[in-house]
Amino acid sequence: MKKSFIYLITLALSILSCSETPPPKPIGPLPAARQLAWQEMGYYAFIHFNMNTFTDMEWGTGGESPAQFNPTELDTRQWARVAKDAGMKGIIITAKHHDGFCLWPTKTTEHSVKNSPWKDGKGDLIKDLSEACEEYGLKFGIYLSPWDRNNANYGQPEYVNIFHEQLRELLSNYGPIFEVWFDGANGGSGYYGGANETRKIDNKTYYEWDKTTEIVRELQPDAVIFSDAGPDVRWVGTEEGFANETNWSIMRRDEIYPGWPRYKELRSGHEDGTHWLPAEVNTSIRPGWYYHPREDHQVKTLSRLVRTFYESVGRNGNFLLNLPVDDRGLVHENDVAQLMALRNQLDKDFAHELAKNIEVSASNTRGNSDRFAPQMVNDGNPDTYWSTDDGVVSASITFDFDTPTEVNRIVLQEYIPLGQRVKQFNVSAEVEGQWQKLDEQTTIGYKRILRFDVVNATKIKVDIVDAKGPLTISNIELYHAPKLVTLPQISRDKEGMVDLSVADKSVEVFYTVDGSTPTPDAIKFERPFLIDAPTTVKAIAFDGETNTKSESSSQYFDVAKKNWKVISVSSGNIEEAGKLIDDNPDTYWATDEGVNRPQEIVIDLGAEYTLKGFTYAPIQTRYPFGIIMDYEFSASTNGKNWNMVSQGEFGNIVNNRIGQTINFSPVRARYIKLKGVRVDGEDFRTSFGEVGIISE
Ligand code: FUL
Repeated sequence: MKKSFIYLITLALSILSCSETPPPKPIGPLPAARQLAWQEMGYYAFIHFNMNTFTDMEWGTGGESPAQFNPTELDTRQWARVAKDAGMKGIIITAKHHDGFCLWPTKTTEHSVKNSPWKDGKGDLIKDLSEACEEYGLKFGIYLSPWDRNNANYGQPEYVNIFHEQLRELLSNYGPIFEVWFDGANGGSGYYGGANETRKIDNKTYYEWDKTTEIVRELQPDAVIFSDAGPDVRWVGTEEGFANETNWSIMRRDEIYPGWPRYKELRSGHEDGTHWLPAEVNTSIRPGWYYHPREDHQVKTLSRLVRTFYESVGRNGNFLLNLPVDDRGLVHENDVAQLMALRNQLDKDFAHELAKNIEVSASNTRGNSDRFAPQMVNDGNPDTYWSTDDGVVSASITFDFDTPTEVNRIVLQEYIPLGQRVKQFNVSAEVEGQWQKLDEQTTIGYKRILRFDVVNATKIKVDIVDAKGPLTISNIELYHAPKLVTLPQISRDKEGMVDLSVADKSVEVFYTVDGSTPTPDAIKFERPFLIDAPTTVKAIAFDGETNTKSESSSQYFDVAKKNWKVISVSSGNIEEAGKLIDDNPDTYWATDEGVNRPQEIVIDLGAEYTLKGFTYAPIQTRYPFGIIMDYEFSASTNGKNWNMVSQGEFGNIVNNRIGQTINFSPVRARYIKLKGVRVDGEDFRTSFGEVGIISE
């Protein structure tokens, strides 16, 4: 009796479900479970910390001594705390970089922490960090460089066994690993156990990628494998920090290999891809991947970081932001400040979700079924989705506000377990009864975020224009992000015209020229203005809507340089020397290479002034050279009789490349001469970012 009852119920249920509208057929290729889990990571940290941190290099040669690895305040819990506070979901650490030094006491080589002074050789940084990540609820990932410039066997089959064994150690002893990161870089030259030579390998075959993948699958089946070519996650084809607007999570994977020359295609994926291979956007918070004190003032600005977030996570990628942990063994305070500024801004941008549970309708609903209704996009459930009938690849979905609502962000997500589909879509707003198009775009994928100017909308509509099959949209969110209020940048051109700029053009800027701190009652910046005499310009950015103001930025300017001319140089191309007096510290000029005596330049100021000092801004390029460390500064009224008015040292200028100001007792001068008595580098080649005066 009981049995037949159960049978009847089962029969009834199966009849019911048959009459239900079936979900759309998947459109391959599809993500694996590990790729779906990875996609939800969104934003996480890369940490470059290893031998290079102590040798001030980006690519160590492999000939370093383990004794050089000696952090004094190493605290992996600080790293984890910072990452957590920043809103990141995990950390990937450079367990071994190209120089071959291992941060764990591996059995495979002596070139590791076990022969370093750190913790008397008893330390295991991978263990410490994996535990810190666990404590802070972060996932943990491993970067292991295939290229090894230390290993004597590099280039031989023996090394590949060592590489695989290192991978086994890392994947066996440190708990769950969410991502294994293989770098495609391979420069050839190296120490290689003392051979000091160039060794070439075939990147496609040498590392036995199939076997490498098997090891990862065997020991950490849930981990994704990253490389230029995946197999699970792809490089985005640039280290600048963006994916292209069109970004398919699929690629013709078999065409790609580490070092692939068509790497620019990685920025967009392939619409006709054969494998699921989503993009990870990796970039550093500073110019370098490793810590260099000379980059302490070059931590990326808030506006740059915000842009990178929107151009990675907002373009169907994950965002892997590198933190170059410093030689104390800590995330530097300047980097911490910017990470928190980004967190704070993103929290504000996505504070109030405006589309949640509001009225939503669609031009087509699959089988008119509740299960695929438009309401599935704003029910807060990522596992439900709005879908259209088979054959319907263009349809619209409309959100209806009760009252006009200010909107400037939209988040869109496809239900990717059934494949990435959308090829083209538009977003429009109804404002005072009129429809206006806000944006026209191509792909969506796992997540797409669009930013547009604020509209006071009664309705927001998404028109999907073309897709690979019936639509599967799992989520749409709307926001009104506040304006981005960043510190104004103050600059001046050679003519003396001062410009004040901020990231968000709709934010107001107020300034003073009398040294006082500006308030929103100060002069409002409308257009560039002339400063041709000693003046300190101070400026703030201000958003009246939210009553938010930035800190005040400040810049000293002296006489305009329009009549200045570099009239003699001890070597180098004088035609180009205008770059050192163009009021742009980002351009530079340098004397010739290979010179064996101190180099100097002479500037004609175009008129006589009373000088009280001079300024020297060092070169700002990523790989600086020729920075003056000890100087001589001379002045002259006629360009013939010189008076050396100041000589001395620019303290710590190589490590901290900020502008230098030197004061001296007033002298009259029309001509000035700056000599690099001691410069950073092998010879006397001398570089100049900008030279200026302090006049009375
Ligand atoms: C590159 C490497 O050569 C850099 O040193 C850094 O590790 C970066 C993440 O990848 O290819």
